[in-house]
Amino acid sequence: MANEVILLDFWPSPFGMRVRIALAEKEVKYEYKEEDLSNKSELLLKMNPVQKKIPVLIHNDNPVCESLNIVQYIDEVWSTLNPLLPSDPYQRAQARFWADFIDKKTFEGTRKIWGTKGEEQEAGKKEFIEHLKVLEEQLGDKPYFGGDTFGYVDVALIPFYSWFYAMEIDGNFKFEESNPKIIEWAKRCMQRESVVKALPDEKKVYEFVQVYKHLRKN
Ligand code: GS8
Repeated sequence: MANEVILLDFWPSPFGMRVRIALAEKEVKYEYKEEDLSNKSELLLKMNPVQKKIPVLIHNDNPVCESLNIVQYIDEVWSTLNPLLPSDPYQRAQARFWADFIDKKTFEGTRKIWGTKGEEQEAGKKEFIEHLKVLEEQLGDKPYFGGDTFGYVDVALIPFYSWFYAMEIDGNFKFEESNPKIIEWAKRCMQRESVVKALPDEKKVYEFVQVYKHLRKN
């Protein structure tokens, strides 16, 4: 069967980055389509009529939505190269738990830092740093969350690293000081071609955040 793969995405999206990383890990060729989220394409509305959000993976005309769901789908379809989820059911359940933790805590956390000011921002910063500390504990002395190889939980978290610089500038702090272990892990992940190619330049993300904040105010 022919494998036609299309990704509907938006460059600063950490959710889109997850899918880009997974596709690169599996060496899948695909067509990348950038969406203008203020003027969504017919294709996006047709392929994700429920949420109307990116990322959407279209595999032989079949849409798959929700980034973590897409990463799992990719891992199952292209199962031979670089497995992302562990094969052991218990380890798989653990990996899903941590990816879910990241999903529920991390993105909201980023907003509470770059989208706020004063006391609210201080509280957001504290909370985000605490969540990263929980993740640092989970990482322990392992090179990656799943152990010796780069896997599902790493894919779920690493995209947010490209937003750290914007958060640091806006929140006037340094992750290197609050969460040195996460930074060490992130630098390790950045040595992978799949990751370094999927993540945008942190300064570009910072500029995007400034424009986005301005738009939200008006
Ligand atoms: C989140 C996708 C999302 O928020 C996932 O795929 O993991 N839980 C989903 N996509 C945003 C862009 S990134 O912030 C989006 O498409 N927003 C458009 C909109 O809300 O209209």
